[in-house]
Amino acid sequence: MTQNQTLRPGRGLRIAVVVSRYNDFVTNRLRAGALEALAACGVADEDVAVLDVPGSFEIPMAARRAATTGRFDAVVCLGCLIRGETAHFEYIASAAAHGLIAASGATGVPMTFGILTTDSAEQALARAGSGSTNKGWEAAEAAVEMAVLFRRLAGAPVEGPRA
Ligand code: DLZ
Repeated sequence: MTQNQTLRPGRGLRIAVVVSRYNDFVTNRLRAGALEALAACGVADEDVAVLDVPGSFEIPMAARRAATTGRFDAVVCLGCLIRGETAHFEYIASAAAHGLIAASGATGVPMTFGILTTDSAEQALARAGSGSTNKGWEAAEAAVEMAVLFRRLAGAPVEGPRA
């Protein structure tokens, strides 16, 4: 692997970022963290598509549709569920998690989980601060890592037993 691939592993990757508008005082920060992380990984701005959806329940639908276009190497999924303020917290959280793993399995496109499930707004904001502790950042980095892995497995020469 070249030094450039190590430092900028996202070069040439095309990434969709699906963001829920619900609790946008948190999800706007997750989106900012994710976009910062993608840039830091070397993903070009023009290779990133941000797709807004109403709430976390809709995230798997949009992620699956984005993946089936064949235009993306990975999908970063961002949302925020706050238990105290969400009547159907467990249902929505479960639908989002199960929906994403099913969509990723069906399409073969990695989808990462940046959907916060917290007890309070304070806890959510604490996970949406600046830098790499931001869960949007974390989900974006995971998406790049998975996309690189899937590309290697799809045909690029695989190095030794670690693959
Ligand atoms: C309806 C609802 C509620 C009560 N709470 C949240 C939440 O905390 N976080 C979130 O992302 N979405 C919430 N939603 C919206 C649902 O995800 C969904 O958008 C609507 O039920 C419409 O299908």
